[in-house]
Amino acid sequence: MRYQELNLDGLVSPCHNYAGLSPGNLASKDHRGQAAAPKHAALQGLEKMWRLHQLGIPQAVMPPQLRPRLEMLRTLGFSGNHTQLIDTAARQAPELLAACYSASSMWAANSATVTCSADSNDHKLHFTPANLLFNLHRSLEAQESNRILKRIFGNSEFFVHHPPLPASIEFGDEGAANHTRLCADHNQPGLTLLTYGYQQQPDSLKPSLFPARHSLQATEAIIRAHQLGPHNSLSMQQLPASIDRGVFHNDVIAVGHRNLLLLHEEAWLNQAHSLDQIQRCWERLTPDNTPLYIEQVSRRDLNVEDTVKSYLFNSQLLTLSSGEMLLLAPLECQEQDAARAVIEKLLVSYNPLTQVEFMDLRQSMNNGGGPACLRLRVPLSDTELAAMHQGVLLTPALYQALQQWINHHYRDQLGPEDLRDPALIDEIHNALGVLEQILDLPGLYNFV
Ligand code: SUG
Repeated sequence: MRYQELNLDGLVSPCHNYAGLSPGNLASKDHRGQAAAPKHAALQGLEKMWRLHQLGIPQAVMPPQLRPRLEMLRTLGFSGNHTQLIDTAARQAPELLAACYSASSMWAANSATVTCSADSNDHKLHFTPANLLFNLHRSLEAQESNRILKRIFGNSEFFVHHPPLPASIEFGDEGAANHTRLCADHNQPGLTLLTYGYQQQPDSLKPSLFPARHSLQATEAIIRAHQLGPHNSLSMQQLPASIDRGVFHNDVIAVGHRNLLLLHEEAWLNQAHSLDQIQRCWERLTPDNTPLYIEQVSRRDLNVEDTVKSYLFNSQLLTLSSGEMLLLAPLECQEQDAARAVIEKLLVSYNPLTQVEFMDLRQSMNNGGGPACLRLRVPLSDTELAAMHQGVLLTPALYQALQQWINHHYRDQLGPEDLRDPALIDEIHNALGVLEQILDLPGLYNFV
């Protein structure tokens, strides 16, 4: 049975904006209140998807979630028609208006944790949508992610959809941003690495400045629900001091793909011990002696501050048809001397990485979302790929249709004041109504 890794990228929404909503995410704080460029942002994201398609890697589109979430404003006591709701919220609680208008579902890596059917005991592909409970604007995504993923992966013969974990501090879950699957190749069983930021118990180590968002208990629940076991899963804790310097998800400081794990030396607590465990699990899972390459970048070569600025570890590692690997890195890595030097060193080191390409994703990067944040990896057998909804798979025709759609429906600029404009609601509804047709997902949105 042949397996491939599908990249499912969040399509940037027409309401992409910079509201500074995520404490601990330095880019989000730094760009708060600036005008965003939704059209440019969506086209940048689409170009990345197109590049993967050109490289022969299966690529699909995750539709944006419906915003503004006006029901949230109603739940919080605001009332009236659309115009009155927006107007009162803008005057009395602009931060709530911004939260209900966030385009954050674009970062598909946070939409769910996915387990390959080659790894689960029941040989099914498992999805658990992340509850994202640490940020109000992101907590609005969980149920809708569940619904959208069920539409795309609807065939219950192959796909299992779990509900989000309980929205309680014990179970903070940020999805695949904290998940890495290592495997000899996609056809082989994999090792699941789940990273957490805190344990919900007294005396456990936590960052002191910024929130840790993902709990150990959430990783344990996912391991149970997805039918994994101690032989093919490990959990490790993020280094609290690195969270305090802006590493709000593990994918800001580590990335793994097939038999290459690339990470900073200050990614995890007791890192040497975790790497040792990974090596031992790897050897038991891959009896054919396929080597595991672990590239640990030292703070001397790249300190954590520059790691966060460059987003080097938020690059995508991709397997080319030759079997070699390509690093799809954000443009910021080309512009920063230390990150560029690290990449040059990696390319000549003994590992499967042989090429690099830089992508301009600055619109998303300004909110703390690099190449890897924008995609959810879904390892699929050929049968599973054929069983999923085909309308979201990127083809030249879909690429062109989406380009035209974005150019037609998106604004060039969106600043905080524009969220008060009731016309924006109709614009978004019109755009998403057309998108349902383009992606052949009728009735996807519940326009109210
Ligand atoms: O959760 N930013 C997102 C960025 C998510 C990045 N994803 C991964 N690392 N996988 C977050 O902090 C900012 C929104 C704003 O400030 O307007 C935001 O939600």
